[in-house]
Amino acid sequence: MADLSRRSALAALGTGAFAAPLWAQQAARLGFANGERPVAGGFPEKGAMIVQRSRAPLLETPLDVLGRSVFTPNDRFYVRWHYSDIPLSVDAAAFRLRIGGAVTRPRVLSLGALLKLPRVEIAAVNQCSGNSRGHFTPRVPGAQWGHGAMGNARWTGVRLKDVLELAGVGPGAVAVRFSGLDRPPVDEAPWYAKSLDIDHARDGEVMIAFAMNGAPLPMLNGFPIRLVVPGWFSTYWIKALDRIEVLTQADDGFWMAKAYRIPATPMATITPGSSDFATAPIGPMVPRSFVTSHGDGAAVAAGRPLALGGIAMGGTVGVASVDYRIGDGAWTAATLGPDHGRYSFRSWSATASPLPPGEHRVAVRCTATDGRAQSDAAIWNPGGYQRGTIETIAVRAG
Ligand SMILES: Nc1nc2c(c(=O)[nH]1)N[C@H]1C(S)=C(S)[C@@H](COP(=O)(O)O)O[C@H]1N2
Ligand SMILES: [Mo]
Repeated sequence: MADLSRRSALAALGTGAFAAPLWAQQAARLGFANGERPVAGGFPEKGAMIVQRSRAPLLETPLDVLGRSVFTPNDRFYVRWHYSDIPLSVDAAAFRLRIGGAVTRPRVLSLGALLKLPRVEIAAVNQCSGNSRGHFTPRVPGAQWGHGAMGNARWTGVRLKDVLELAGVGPGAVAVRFSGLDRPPVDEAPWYAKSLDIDHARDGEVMIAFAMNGAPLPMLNGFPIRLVVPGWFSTYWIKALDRIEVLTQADDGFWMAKAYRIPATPMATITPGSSDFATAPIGPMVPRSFVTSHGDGAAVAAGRPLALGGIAMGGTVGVASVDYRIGDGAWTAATLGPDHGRYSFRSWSATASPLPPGEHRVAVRCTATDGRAQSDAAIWNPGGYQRGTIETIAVRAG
């Protein structure tokens, strides 16, 4: 395993590294009104990214990168932090993970002690709750992400369950709260913290990862360790995790009780403008699929077979099938790529019949293994969360 101590070298970068990225080398069209964003390098351990904001960094992965491999390269993996006071260097030797609250043996673990636990590896999509928010109509406030606030990696780490067992979960435990090394800008602001129900925390799949795609986590993706909650939106995937607290009451903190809540309706959708609706914390992801072989508005050759390809995910249960449709034509099955497990992206490919000259819509639909399929029905909620509508792009045959 690669050297976990090398991140302390990033100390030399200081905050200036985020203040002055190489702006506007290029612009990315995100397929919605005002959807132009600069593509820039200059962020530590990152290649060219779509820059939504530089402090705290909000960096989006270009869709063609997501299409090149079902595993998103670490240096192109999207980045999202809430507060600008984020860890820029971590001394791996001095780092400690604290496990407290309703436990019988509170623990302060070094990375060395943590890594003595049995290792697990899982392929899982990390997707922001607000991924694709820029496509919401009518528009909603928040980062105007295209579809690139997601990525897929092989995560290596230890089971959260094993770590909780070291500390001994006390009687009456109902939830487990997680927080990291980043800090709010002022004391009154709520520390970024998220919780899982105790049973979920102990399901044996939720893990504390120290590597992604076989390398240490990039600093911006949570070095030295982060929570990985397979199948769930990444608001729960706490980065630079240094504090675990077992709770005997539901977490009533800001980030659970007020933020990241969705309408408690099927598909988390309500009529735009309505305000009187029950909400629930966002949780598991839903099936999604994308064309990555062509950008929206791409020119293609008329009268020739059209090679299409992309990626799909099945929420918590894996992809059963992917279909595509040209214009109002019939849904046609695509060919699926290798299965890397139910939480991973799955690639798909298809050869569509020759198109007549003109503009055509290409739609793609994922059906998960539990039969749940994407639909054309619009999804809207004020947070711009959990988009799962069938996505389409235009191609121009000429
Ligand atoms: N410590 C910490 N962890 C965090 C966050 C944060 O602000 N602080 N943001 C969460 C949210 S909302 C997202 S979308 C993911 C983004 O993970 P990534 O930056 O590795 O892609 O981190 C999650 N974990
Ligand atoms: Mo997020």
